[in-house]
Amino acid sequence: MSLRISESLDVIGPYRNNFSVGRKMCLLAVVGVLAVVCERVASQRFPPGFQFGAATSAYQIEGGWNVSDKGESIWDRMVHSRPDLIYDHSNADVACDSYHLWEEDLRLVQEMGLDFYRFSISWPRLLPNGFSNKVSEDGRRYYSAVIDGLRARGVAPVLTLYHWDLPQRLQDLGGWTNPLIVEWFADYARVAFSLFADRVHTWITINEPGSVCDVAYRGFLAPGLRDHEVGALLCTKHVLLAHARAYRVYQEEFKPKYHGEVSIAYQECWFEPKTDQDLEITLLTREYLFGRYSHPIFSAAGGWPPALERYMADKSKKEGYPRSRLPAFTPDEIQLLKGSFDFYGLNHYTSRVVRGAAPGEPLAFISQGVEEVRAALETRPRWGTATSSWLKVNPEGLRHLLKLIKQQYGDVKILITENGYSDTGDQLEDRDRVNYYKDYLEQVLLAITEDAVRVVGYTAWSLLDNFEWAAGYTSRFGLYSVDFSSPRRPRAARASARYYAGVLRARGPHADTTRNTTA
Ligand code: PNW
Repeated sequence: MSLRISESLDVIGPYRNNFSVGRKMCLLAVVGVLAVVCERVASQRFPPGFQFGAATSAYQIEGGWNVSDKGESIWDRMVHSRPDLIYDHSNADVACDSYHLWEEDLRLVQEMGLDFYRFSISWPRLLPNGFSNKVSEDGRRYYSAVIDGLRARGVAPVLTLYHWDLPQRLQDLGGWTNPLIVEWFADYARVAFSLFADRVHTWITINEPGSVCDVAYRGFLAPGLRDHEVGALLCTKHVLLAHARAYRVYQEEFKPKYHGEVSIAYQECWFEPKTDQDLEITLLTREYLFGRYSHPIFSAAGGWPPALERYMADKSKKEGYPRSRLPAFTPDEIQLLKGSFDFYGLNHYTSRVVRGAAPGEPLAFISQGVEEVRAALETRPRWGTATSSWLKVNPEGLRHLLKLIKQQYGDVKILITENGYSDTGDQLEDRDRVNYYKDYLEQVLLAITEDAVRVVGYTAWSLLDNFEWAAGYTSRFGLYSVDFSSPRRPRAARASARYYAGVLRARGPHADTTRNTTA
């Protein structure tokens, strides 16, 4: 065996005779290590059954904001009345024009060979006045065509019910702060399930409840209101209950027939303490931003995270409120919420270092910290950067977070529902995005193989460049670029689209680049 290896060292040719025994041994070791490394790379495959997809959302890609009988959403209202809240004063009236060009999108999905495509229904496109008494025929036909088109191409649809475009009519009635929205959402979910559950087997009720309540009620997303003290916390309770009611509607009325799965998708960063003294504040910050949404659904005990519940009760009392600003659940509500999941949906992009804030230190939400718990958020200089100022690149953070979810909630199935990288979009050779995907995918694989975390799938955000909310079109996340200056909105594959197509063939982060695709 060793002889054969040393014979293969003949490639060193003329230098051969100058090698001492020690040097030969050394080379043998190097070759051995190389062989092991090669074998490891080759064995870096995701387990059989692991699913790869890409995602978009209705408001960000569809356009057609007022075609046919579509109702106005809170995003339509905000971009038209307050363009100053959008960095480049743009809007998504047309966006990628996917309302008309959806077959183009399906061509890209097929070109990359995706296992699934995650997209969302616009609530006011399907139910123009927000309520379930009137279903738009054009809305129904549009989503039905996309679903059928995906299935005809062998791609599974993963459907999100709410990706931030609330009917304005419901906002005028209080939106997510009105407890009645829990039933309005359940009614909407029932309509969507009745129309599409025969062909859609994976559902996400709410995309990022934390963005819907915390970010939106600090004015950074529609409806652009500012009331994080009370509004955001009322929103939290009702968004969670709305999810749970929709989950139960599916379980009781549709699951026996279609056997699909329903869950919620969280936006979670990896948070680590700056020093040992910052451990407690890190735990509280995690509970405030993330546990507030996951504990009621995924923990064995149910209800709010206990430490956060105590903290909010004490703080509210000191502030002179007659009861906690974090609204209580009834015992029935705790039961309704507990276990209302079939998997853990995780959107993950970035990491932060947490420390206790100094007295009087300003804490602008997310960029500097979290005022409610007096936590300052920092990043490490070695972490990479992206066009989105909040997005710092720390691939290991994803593995830590996956381990933490398992530690908190046991051996739950995790579907990574978003992960991605933003640049200015100027280049089709987007090497930084390719590296981001490769490095993050490697960490997902390590979490599966080394830490036995049950990750069942991975979703790249996004299939194509789109309207990036308050950043408008200044931050691009697409595997495919979109030329927004052309009325035809032409799409073009970036290097990352070719890389991801290779990942799908190789079933691992070391993409199979041996074959050229049209992608
Ligand atoms: C997600 N963070 O939001 C949304 O689901 C997408 O619609 C959006 O386009 C995408 O990420 C990129 O921004 C996020 O603070 C909100 O880390 C907040 C964070 C990350 C993603």
